[in-house]
Amino acid sequence: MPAFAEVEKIRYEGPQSKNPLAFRWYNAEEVVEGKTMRDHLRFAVVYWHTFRGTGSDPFGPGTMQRPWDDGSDSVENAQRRARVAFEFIDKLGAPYYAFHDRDVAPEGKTLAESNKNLDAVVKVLKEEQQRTGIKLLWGTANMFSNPRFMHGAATSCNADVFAYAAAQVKKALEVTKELGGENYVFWGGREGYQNLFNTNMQRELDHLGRFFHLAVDYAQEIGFTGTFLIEPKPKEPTKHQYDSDAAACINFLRTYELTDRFKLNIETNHATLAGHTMMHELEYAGLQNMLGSIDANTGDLLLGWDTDQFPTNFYLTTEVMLVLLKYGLAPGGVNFDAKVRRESFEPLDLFYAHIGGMDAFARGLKIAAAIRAEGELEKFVTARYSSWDSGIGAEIEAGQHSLKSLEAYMLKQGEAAPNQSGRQEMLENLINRYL
Ligand code: XUL
Ligand code: CO
Repeated sequence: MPAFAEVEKIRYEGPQSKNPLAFRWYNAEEVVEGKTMRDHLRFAVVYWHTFRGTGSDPFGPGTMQRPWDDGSDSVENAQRRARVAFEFIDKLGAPYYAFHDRDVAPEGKTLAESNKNLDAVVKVLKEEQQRTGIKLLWGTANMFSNPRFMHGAATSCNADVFAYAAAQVKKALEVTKELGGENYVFWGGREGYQNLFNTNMQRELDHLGRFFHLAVDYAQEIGFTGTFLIEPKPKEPTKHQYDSDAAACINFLRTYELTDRFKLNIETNHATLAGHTMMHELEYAGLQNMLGSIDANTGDLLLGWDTDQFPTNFYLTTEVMLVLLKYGLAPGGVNFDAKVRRESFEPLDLFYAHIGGMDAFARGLKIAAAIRAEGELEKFVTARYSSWDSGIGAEIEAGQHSLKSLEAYMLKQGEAAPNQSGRQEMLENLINRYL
């Protein structure tokens, strides 16, 4: 008996459709800038929120109705849940999914037992991938929920915990490879600190660098060629996470000589917690060839924590797609690291949430492509920097000047050439023309 018997495969019906179980913008086969929407967006459903999220919060227990789940920690329940997950993703029409090791299979009493449980569920995941054609965007290891990781995993003060985490990543890499995963993600989890009085930051950062090198070496050994991704986040659960934003991550990767194997997985709500826009984080990573993938969601600026809501705002998705079209996304994807609200407790809400997110990104893609096709924005920016295209600007860029020669130039000129308006409001109006 299917879990979502009342839902048919979600179809594209166009912007006029009032059917809440249809796409109004996401038309997988539609070609934009020479590529199908499916290939541009590479949507992924996350296992942790969508199939393990209970709706609990610090004030009360879970609310979600998940009739296929018997609430037990058994392998059988995990296997049944895996089949339901694929029924859902298949009906939705998302080409990818992503998981943590501990989302898909129960943790056992020992590492060996956990590995065995994982193998039993991975067998089902593999069957379901083959049955449906759904692929794994990335795998990762949960190294933050179990109390052993209270001080962190790779950055723990306890060397045994580092070793445990290493063993867990070894297995997660094997499983990701087995399932054809195209990337492997490290989100910092508890890699950070609550108080510097008890923290040796130098040792913790060195350990983290070593940990990533161990992962790179093992990937090489087993022939896993997917991209490694670090996911920046500034706070939560620790006060300060070492991977706090794109700039901090890139600096870390350069310091520990990991940039050839790693890129970044940028998440909207993490960007806003860091005091940046998503567009800023994407642009900063992209210009350094470090943009790997995105975790698509949104926060609530009235709430100061990581609310992981589904993105529905066309303005946001337009900004994101302008950057993604500029730098490209594959082998990354648009991964919905988002959860339905606690009050949206019915299974059907999972469909509405994902349909809304996919439509918002499809609409953002079309708007961004239209803006790029008309080229006005680009023309404006090119013109804005034209003083660098010839004369003194071109000479400075070519490295032909010193402070002395620039002083001589300016003594002769007497004053800098007049500035031009930044036209911010005009450009904001221009964007609104497309929305
Ligand atoms: C936590 C978060 C994680 C990562 C995967 O804020 O975003 O779910 O995406 O570990
Ligand atoms: Co995330």
